[in-house]
Amino acid sequence: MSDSIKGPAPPPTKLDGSPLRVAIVHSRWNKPVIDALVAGTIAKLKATGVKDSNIVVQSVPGSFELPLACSKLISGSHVQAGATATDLLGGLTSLNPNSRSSTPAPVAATMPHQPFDAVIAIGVLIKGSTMHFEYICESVSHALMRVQLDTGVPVIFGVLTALTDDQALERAGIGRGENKGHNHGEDWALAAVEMASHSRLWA
Ligand code: DLZ
Repeated sequence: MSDSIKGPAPPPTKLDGSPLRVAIVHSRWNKPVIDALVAGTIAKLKATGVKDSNIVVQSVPGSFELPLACSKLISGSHVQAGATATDLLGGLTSLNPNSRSSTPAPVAATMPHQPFDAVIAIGVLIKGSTMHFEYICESVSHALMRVQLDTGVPVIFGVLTALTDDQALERAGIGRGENKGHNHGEDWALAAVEMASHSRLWA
């Protein structure tokens, strides 16, 4: 057993995700790690009661694109009755966790979508030999914070900023060594449900 004190304590009350609608926006860089993180996030969202049909998964090219996508999803979800996430982002690939199809779902003209209660931004940045990593880490973290403060919708920071491939793999629970690590997507799902529930109470 590890004697580390790191990691989140459990929430003070039982989480109930059943009334919530959550968007996951993920980048496609470093895909094996992204896939594990997205799967861990979805599994934990469902474990708290979030319904399949209330989880929208959207991909963008890289982490730098995450803040704009989160912002568009949040603002679009309020005003575009019946639009799918794909429509809101102008045709980027949308993945429903059930179908995993790249074909946009039909637009339901009479059924307005609920707004998103939380958005989880997932990216994996791995340091290279230039300053690129530092610039993207800094700008993306600031921009995601800005989106949540500007919109009032919780934006969960699911961006790994790893110095090595192994650090990234271990934080997705797929480490190459004996210790597989821990899938941080699970923590991000819990943070999303907790913050979304708080936000409903605070509204
Ligand atoms: C260009 C780039 C590089 C070098 N590394 C990563 C990375 O490790 N993780 C990531 O999510 N994205 C990376 N990108 C892509 C940028 O985030 C962005 O998509 C492009 O610069 C286009 O704006």
